[in-house]
Formats: sequence, C-alpha cells, structure tokens
Amino acid sequence: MPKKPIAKKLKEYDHTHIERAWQKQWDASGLYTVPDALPGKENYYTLVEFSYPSGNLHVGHWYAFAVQDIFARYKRMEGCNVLYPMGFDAFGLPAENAAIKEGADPKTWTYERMEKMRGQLRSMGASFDWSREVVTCDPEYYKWTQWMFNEFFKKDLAYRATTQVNWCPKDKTILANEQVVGGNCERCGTPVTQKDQDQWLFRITKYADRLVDDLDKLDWPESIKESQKNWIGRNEGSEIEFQITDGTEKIKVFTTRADTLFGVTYIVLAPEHPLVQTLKEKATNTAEIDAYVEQTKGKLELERQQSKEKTGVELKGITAINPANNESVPVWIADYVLAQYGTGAVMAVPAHDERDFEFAEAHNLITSKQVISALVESQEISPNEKPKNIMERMSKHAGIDLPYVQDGFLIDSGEFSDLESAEARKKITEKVGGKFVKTYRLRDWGISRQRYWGVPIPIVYDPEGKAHPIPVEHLPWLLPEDVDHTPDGTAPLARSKELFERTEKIFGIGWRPEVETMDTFVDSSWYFYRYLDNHNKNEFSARTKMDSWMPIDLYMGGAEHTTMHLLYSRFWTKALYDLGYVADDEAYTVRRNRGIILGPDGEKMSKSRGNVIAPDEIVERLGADTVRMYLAFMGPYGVPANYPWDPNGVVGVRRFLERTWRLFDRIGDAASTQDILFNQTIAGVGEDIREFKFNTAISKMMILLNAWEKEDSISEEEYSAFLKLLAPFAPHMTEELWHELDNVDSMHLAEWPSYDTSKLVSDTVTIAIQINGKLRGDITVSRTLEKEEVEKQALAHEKVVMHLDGALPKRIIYVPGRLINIVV
Ligand code: ANZ
Repeated sequence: MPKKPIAKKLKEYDHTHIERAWQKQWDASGLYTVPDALPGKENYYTLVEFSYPSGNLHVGHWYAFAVQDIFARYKRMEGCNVLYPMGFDAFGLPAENAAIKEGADPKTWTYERMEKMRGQLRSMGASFDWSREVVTCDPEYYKWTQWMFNEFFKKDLAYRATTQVNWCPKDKTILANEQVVGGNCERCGTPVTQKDQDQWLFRITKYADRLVDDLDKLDWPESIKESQKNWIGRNEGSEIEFQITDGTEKIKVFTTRADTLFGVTYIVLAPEHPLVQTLKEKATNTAEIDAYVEQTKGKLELERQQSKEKTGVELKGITAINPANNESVPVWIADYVLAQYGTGAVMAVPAHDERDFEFAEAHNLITSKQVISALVESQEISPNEKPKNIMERMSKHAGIDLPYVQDGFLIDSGEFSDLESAEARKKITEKVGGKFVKTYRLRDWGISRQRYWGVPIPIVYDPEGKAHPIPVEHLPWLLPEDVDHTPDGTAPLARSKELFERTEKIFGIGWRPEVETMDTFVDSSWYFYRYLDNHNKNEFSARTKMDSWMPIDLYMGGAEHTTMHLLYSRFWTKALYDLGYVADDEAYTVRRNRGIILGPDGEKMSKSRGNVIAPDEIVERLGADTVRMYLAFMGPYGVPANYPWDPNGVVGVRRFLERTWRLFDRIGDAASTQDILFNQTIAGVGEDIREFKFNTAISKMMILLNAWEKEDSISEEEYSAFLKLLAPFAPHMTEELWHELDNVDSMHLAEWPSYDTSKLVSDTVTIAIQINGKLRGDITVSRTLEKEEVEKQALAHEKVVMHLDGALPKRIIYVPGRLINIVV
C-alpha cells in the first residue's frame, strides 16, 4: 500500500489555532462525556481536589489539574472507562472575603468567577467531563448537604452544645481546631482566641478508633497517616482516683504512667475543672484562686501547652491521698493542664515528667522523688539474671539525670519495686481500683459559622426552643438573599426578614430558623459521590451509580490537606456507611500528594515577591500543550517536592514539540533503523506513567526523537505510535497531527501502542571510548564480544589512532558493556 505522499509538507505549528479548534471540537462532540459503563471496559475514577472560585487560575491549578489529566488520558488509552470530573468548592470564607473586599455580592461574585475559571480550565485541554460538574453553592447540591446533616442529626451524630471554641477576631467566626495553625487563623493569620459558645458539632470522636485503625487498609503516604494518628491522638492509660483528705470529694486523674504512682508529689487541676469551684471554698486562699482562674480565661490551648512559664496556684489547705501509699500531697491549679483532655486533672510526677519537673522547680515543690530506674545496657545482663540482681548491682539513681521520662524498672514502689514499667502500669492500676481507658486528642467537629456564604443549617426551633430538622420536602432550605452580609460577629442570617417569615409560614407562629451556616469542609466531605449522579433530584447519588464507580481509584491533592478535608471526608464516608447509604467505609484507598511549583527564584509564588507565573500568558505565547508538558517534566509527580519554574525549561519543551511537528515531514516508506529503541520507548513511557514519573517518560520520548532525527525516514506506524505516547501530554498537537495522517476518529479514542517484547534488549552494545578519561567516541559491538576483541576495535577507532599517533597505550581499562578508557 502506498504511504502518504511525502510531498505534502506540513504547515507551521500554530498552537493558538490548533488548541482553540480542538477544544471546541471535543466539546461539540462530547468526547469526554463518560457513560456509567462501557462494554468490556473497567471503570476508573480519578479524582482531584476541586478548587474554590478564586477567579484566577494559577500555576498550582495547572499543576494539579492538567498534569493529573495526563494520567487520566493514559488510563483511557489503556482501555479503561475513565471518570475525571471537575467542580467548585464554592461556598466559604475565601469567596465571601473577596466579595466583601470588592464590594460585591458573594453570590454574583462567585458565579462570575466560576464562569471565568471554566474558560481557563478549558484552556488546559483537560479531559474533564463537564456534564458532571458539581458546584457546592448550587441549591441542588446543598439540598443534599442539608439532607445529610439531618440524617446525622436524627442519629445523634450532629448535636448542639456549649463548648470552648476558637474564635477568629478578624474573620469574626468560629474555627474548627483543624483550622487553627500555630495559634493563628488558618485563613488570615490573625491570632485566635477562645470562648464558650453554643454551636453545632459532628460527633467525629465516635469514629476515633475506626479512623485510626482503618488507616492500615489505605494506600496513602505514610506522612498523612502519621499526621492523622497524631491528630486523633489515641492514648491508652489509666484513670486513678485520689481522695481529698477530708473525705468529701475525689479527684480523678488520667495518666499514661500509672507505674509512677509512688512518685506523685502533687496533684494539678485545670483551672476550668468543676471541682475547683467546690474546693476553693474550703481553701484558705479563695481570692487568689479566683484571680488565677480569671487570668487563664481565653488563653489558647496551644499557648498553655507551649508556654515556658509554668503558672499556677496552690489550693491552700487542701490535700489529696495517694491511693498507692496513703501519702497526702498538695493540690494545685495550673493552666498547663487542659480541661478538655483526659479528666482535666493530673497526678504530677516531677522526677519522670518534663512539664511536672519544670512546674515543681518553678514553685519549689519536690523534684527528686525517683521511682523509675534505667534498664542497664543489655550486654551487661546475662540472659538468666533476675531483674532483682541487676537492681542490686546498680546504684539506685544509676547516674540518671532527672526528669527521667523513659520506661524502666520500678524502685521505691513497695511491692511493685523491680517490676518493669509496662507490667507495673497494669498491676498498680488494678491494685488501686483504677480503670484502663483510652483518651483522644480529637474533639468533635464544630461546624457552626457566623457567616453568610455557606449552607444554612437545616434546623428550625419550636416556640419552646427545641430543635427540629427541616423535612425533606422543604429542602433545599434556601440561603436568604435579603441579608447584609458584612461580618460583625453575629450570624448575618439573623438579619433576614424573609427567612423568619418563611419559617413561620411553614412551621407556625413562634418558630424560628437556625441562623448559622455550615463550615465549608462539610460541603467538600461528600462531593465525590455527587459527580456520579449530579442531576439526581431524589437521592444524593443513586446506589447503582456509586456501585459502578466507588471506591475512587486515585485521589490526588495538595500536601496541605491532612487533618482537615482528608479526615472529615473519611468520617463522613463512615457515617454514611453506617447509615446504609454507601457501600464502602473508605471512599478512596489510594491517595497521592503532589508537589508545589515555586517561582523562578525558588521561593513560594506570591504577589508581594513578584515571582508569580501567570499561566494564561504562557499559554497564549507557547500553548497549553507546552505548559502541561513542561509541568510534567519538572520532576516526579505524586511526591511532595518543590519545583522552581524555569523559563528556559518551558522553551525547551516547546522546542521538543516543534521538532515532533517537523518530524512529520520525515515520514516515508522505510521504517527507521531504531527498532529496539522504539520498542524500549513504548515500554518505558508506559511504565513511567504508571509510576507518575512523567518527567522520565518525557525524557524517553526526547531520546527517541533525537535518534529519529538522524534517520532518513521513519514509517507512518512509528510516527503514529509516537503520537500515541505523546497524546496524554500534548493532547491538542497530537490530535492535529493524527488528523494530518488522515485518521477520522479522535486521537484520544486510540489505544495505547503495544510493543514487541523480543525487541527490548539489543544484542549489541554501544561502548564509550575515552582517552585519558575524556570521551572521544563510541563503538557498537556484539554483546558477547571478548575483551581482547573489543580493545582491538577501540584501538582501531579513528580518534584513537589520531591520538596515539603511533605510540603504544600505557594502559587500557575496560568496563564490560559500558566503556573503555585508553591511558596514553
Ligand atoms: C503522670 C505521669 C507521670 C505522666 C510521668 C506522664 C509522665 P500524652 O502521652 O501526651 O497523652 N495529662 C493528663 N491529662 C492531662 C491534661 N488534661 N492536661 C495536661 N496534661 C495531662 O500525655 C499523657 C500524660 O499527660 C498523662 O500521664 C498526664 O501526665 C498528662 F512520668 O500522668 B502523666
């Protein structure tokens, strides 16, 4: 069959025209509209964290969305029915703050920004299925957020209570613990204060154990698993009661070190501990106690834990009895003890705890009551020696600096002396009638926000003040529009006449609406189910659709999401699972975090530094294909690395695409002589993509291109296969060339090229020739050629002959299969 007429010279590579035209054509033909099933194909659901409508796409978005699209496209060519959806996390503070700054209405602002971003997102040429778009501020979406809230409410997973909350004085709203970073508001950096507040919470603590234990079944970066474990902070310990000396009250402490009970020198209560109010009446320094309690109010937990200055006040005249040895010890209040952790009371053991040691030193309390001694170095103990003997051989203090915080052997602990810490913890707890308990750092998730731009909490109160969920027929419970949304610390919805009238009209006179809105992390806790069935009016997502797509095969996102979104959405999934609405109790078992693109100066991109790269401008100048491919070329994807933007690198990638374009003119009747490299490239590119090494995949294509450029001709089959390898990276250009080859169907319906395994290894090798360590040339010889024969051929190489100029080499070093170095 005659090949393409070579005479047909290709026009210039005009990216602007090509990219626009193909984007339009793909849209019009619905190329990326994904059915719920395709005969003979496996479904593959790849998810990326959607963005909030900031209104401007930055390089980070490109890195997140366009580079992951490479993988989605590869999976499609590999034969899967791939879902790669997109949407907007559209409610919340960022949109609202921006709207306020620009004097706009948050709704108008948000919808305008989304429209602009849709255009920018389209310019990436990503294979998003826009027909499944999800927008969390659309009433059709938040109807289901509200419905789920009510399902949780009915099952006591959502409740209202007064708790200490974090308050951002600038954003004038409550923040979840997860949204306080280093004592500051996660969004605006303002130092956060604490106050008591009535609010809505989700009972995430009920899931604490499962959230820890189920991490084992997830293929996630270890770093995220560790952070989640630390955040949940499960701790096993004992609760032990100390009787107050006059016999009226008991103080229950939580300790992880019951083995140190004989070393207790005082007891500390958190200033907020309820017993403080009872005990202070019996103390001789009530006024001093009141003053201290007052002084600690509003201090942040973090500040209390980290403060070097250990403040506190003794409850003078009050003592407690140590149940282990009946000794009485003084009772203090101090803010290094937190009210909401354990029991809010601590047995202090200065000899074995840093914080207690510092506190005792600061207040002249005993610090030297040592009850644990170090284990001697194992090589000093013969396996048969009893611990008793070891103890006798050791000096009692064994030269240890106090506080000694490790486990060891008990000393001066009555009948428990000589036991090891772990065993002693059990025995001592049992002996004093203590209880083994688990504690958690995790608190219930507070979701009430005193802001406008969020999902209205779907609750109404009857005239007696009792909360009722709004029945489903009244959902979506619309966000009122007659509201001045300027934040002043009170809930803006309380100012809506329409909302109050609506409530009374539906429920009766004297009923009033909840006026708080939900934390946006609620909206994003379930959005991945809605992509599967985004127009469903009767369910948040039909079970059949979820069955065909869930669990998500790959969830990519930013490294900053560890304890918020990734923990909340796990909780959400588990709660839905327990209620019988979803089939899996984890929604995504494979998670990878991508890196961050830095400015050309190697610093985080920021307006103030002036190092922000605007993708729109580069797309305009060099094309979307270049930008996609350059970002993929920066380094391995799916690892949390930092990559600085390199303007020369982008141009280099553009040149590669231009050369690929021109290679078209080299298509001829004869295939290239690079059969092995060709097969190796196909194999290697696929393997690299599967491992998210898009950078090395691109290098491999570059190597093949270099080799082909030296050939007189390459076959159309070869060129077509190359286009297929390149298609996920540069979808527009390859589509254009594919059609230049007279293909009718889209490039992106093509199958991934196959390769000939028998041609992966060459029976020849290329050996570098060095003279005095400098590369001078190479020879290609049979793999099995003897050393002497290789040397002979190397010595006959023209460069070597020239260099030796008749002289004999001093030495020849041969590294088999790689290089030969001739020393002259
Ligand atoms: C006695 C003791 C002796 C302790 C010793 C430690 C070492 P983690 O592991 O961080 O969870 N604790 C208990 N409740 C507390 C509260 N509300 N505020 C501040 N500290 C509290 O810490 C558990 C330990 O933290 C507990 O074990 C208790 O001190 C302290 F050599 O009890 B320990």
